[in-house]
Amino acid sequence: MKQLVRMFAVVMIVSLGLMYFISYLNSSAGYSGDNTLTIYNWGDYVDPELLTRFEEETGIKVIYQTFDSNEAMMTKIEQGGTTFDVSIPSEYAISKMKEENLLLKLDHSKIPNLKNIDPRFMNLSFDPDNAYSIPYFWGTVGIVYNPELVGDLTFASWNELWDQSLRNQILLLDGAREVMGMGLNSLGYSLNDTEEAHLQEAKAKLQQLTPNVKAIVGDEIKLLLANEEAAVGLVWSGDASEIMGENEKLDYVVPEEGSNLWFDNMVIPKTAKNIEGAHQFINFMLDPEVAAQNTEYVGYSSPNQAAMALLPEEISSDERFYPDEELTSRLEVYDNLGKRMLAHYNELFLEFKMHRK
Ligand code: SPD
Repeated sequence: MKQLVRMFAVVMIVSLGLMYFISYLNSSAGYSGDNTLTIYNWGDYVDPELLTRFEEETGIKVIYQTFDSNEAMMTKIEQGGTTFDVSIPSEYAISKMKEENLLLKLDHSKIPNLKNIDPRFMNLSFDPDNAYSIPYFWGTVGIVYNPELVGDLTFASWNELWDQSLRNQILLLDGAREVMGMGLNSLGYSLNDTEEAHLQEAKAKLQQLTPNVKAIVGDEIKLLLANEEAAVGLVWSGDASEIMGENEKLDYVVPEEGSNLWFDNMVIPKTAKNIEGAHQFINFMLDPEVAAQNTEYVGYSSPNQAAMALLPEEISSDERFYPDEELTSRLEVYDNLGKRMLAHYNELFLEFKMHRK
């Protein structure tokens, strides 16, 4: 019996010690138990040093989770049971989330750094007056390629991807709208086309691309292309800039038929528990120095004009990532096609993926 009491006492002492140690760790980092901020962002889409700086400056502990597509992010938020305070969807997803009443209205008086955003990126049709969303990064969809491995191809047209010389040489980013969009654009159709015959034509055309497709991948596309595991990739512009930073032989082009112009904005989902902290975080990310550091780290294009002024000229004047008016006029922003049509795009993309197996 004595032995049992002794064992019980030891267990109690060890548990109390552990509890004390954990609470010491928390308090030494300046956090109180519920002073946290849960951020739900794309993978590889923030400089982690900035999250630490935000924690140090505010005493708020950041809990960070990532997603790899708008569709995955929306499904998780729609399902509920999450406590995301800030997320960063793209424009058509923002429009859909607004429609589904999944976003909170922002208090602009708590975001004074909003003045740093270039007016070109404000008040866009998917969120008039930026009532629900604040610009974070923007970009295009295009082709990264290794000129040494593709002969005379320059990808002035999407159709060059179907060239027989590219067998097993193409990596595609894992995005339904991007891949379907590539099929639609190559046929001269809009990225927002909803005509069934056109969508089926695009899917059939994509299936013909199968022999050239080495893999459909997530963020690892950057490493694979930089390491020359494939000659060509369908990518977002910011990923292209990072890949080209790793391997200077590579180039990025937006084909002449046109492509996608997208905007990723910060929002506060209805699931938020720390609304004050969420505004603080959004404001922090809009600080010119913070936004410039983030832009250099992730490689995407910044909508923050005060940050742009701090960036090296080789970044701010690179027309591949800050396209001129002529190129911009050939780009199309994704519309919110509605729940059913978005689901149909996903289905067609999945069928294309299955066809490859
Ligand atoms: N690795 C970060 C990727 C973020 C890309 N967002 C682009 C969305 C385009 N609809």
